[in-house]
Amino acid sequence: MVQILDSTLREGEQTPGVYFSPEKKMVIAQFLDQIGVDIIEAGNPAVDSEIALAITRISQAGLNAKIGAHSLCKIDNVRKALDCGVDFLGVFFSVSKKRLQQDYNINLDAAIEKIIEVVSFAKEQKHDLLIRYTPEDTVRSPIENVIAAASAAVEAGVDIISIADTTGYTTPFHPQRSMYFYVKTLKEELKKRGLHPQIEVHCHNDKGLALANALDAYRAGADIIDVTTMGLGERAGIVDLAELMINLIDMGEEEKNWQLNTIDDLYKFVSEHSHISIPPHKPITGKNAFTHYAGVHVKAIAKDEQLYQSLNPHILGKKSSLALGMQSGYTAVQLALKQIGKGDLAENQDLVGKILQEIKVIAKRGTPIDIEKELPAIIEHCTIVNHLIKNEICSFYS
Ligand code: HCA
Ligand code: CU
Repeated sequence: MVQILDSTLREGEQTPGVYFSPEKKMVIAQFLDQIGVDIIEAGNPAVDSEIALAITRISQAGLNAKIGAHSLCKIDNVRKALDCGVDFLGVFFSVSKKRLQQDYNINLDAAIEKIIEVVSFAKEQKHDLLIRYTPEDTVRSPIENVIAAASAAVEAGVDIISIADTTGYTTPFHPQRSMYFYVKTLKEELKKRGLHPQIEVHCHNDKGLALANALDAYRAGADIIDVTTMGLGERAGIVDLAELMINLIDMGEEEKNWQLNTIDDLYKFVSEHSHISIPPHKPITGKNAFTHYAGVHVKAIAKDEQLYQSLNPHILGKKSSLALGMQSGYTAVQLALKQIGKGDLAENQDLVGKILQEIKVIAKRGTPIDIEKELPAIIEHCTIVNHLIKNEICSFYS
């Protein structure tokens, strides 16, 4: 069973403009725990004392998920993380050529020494601490550097090595530049050295491939996959939690471990408090993800939803719905009438036709028609018109 690490509170809070107070963070952590994610990466305590406070509170909340802190590869940062009482520590330090030369100004050996020092210190402080080492920008680093740093880190006490596609560089199907290649190669190379850490993947969405790359890593046997609510994160963000879960279920993971009907509440909460709206056409959690519109579609799904749906909304505690507008046909109006408890009117062909005409006119304003709120008034108007026509008072309409 693959594990899910949610980083809404760390990577997600690195979305420009996003800020979650400690209280909001607690609510988000509780939602994530209820949904069943395995690890909650709650933040980097060295960034701000309020972040440290939030991590401490979440660590003490008695959640099932492991609570983690993110940390630079520095002893004082690790100390701050451990002071929060976390079960999980994520240390990152790049071993890419450019980073070593242009940013850190050290060679690979010195970098490895630093990693060993920090990891050993953390392990000494707390023996049952789960430690992850991420060679940041893993996939743009020489593979030999990654293998050397990862091996040393595992020997020093690291349990998990994360392959970070920090810049959204990888592509599925590419012979070398794919997550599949990285997961397979790293696992094999570490195994040759008698090392068996868990392999995690962190995929950024710069080319819109984060989910595809995460599934590529899953196919290669990745043990942990990073996600955030709504795919929030630096630049184009990372893998979306709901989208990953649905795809993993599709690929055979058992859904019983996850409480998917809580996802919508989490997304609503995060959207509201991040002030970032969920696009209506966003897979799984968008308002239109299970909404049918065009005449042909609605006519078909009235017989069998699967004719235009490969996903079952029930596993998310949702139902499919229909929209009314320019593209609608008779069936949509009839179904909409039934939806608002006016099924008796659905047999009146004449009236249904009039309602459809009026809907097509309203649709030209270019915003969705709210069935519950607007249809009653449309019916009323069309009934009056229908009545006038029948009584030949208004020959204009006939
Ligand atoms: C960052 C970069 C990071 C780190 C991932 C990790 C990335 O914002 O610090 O520590 O596992 O994308 O490489 O998110
Ligand atoms: Cu990242």
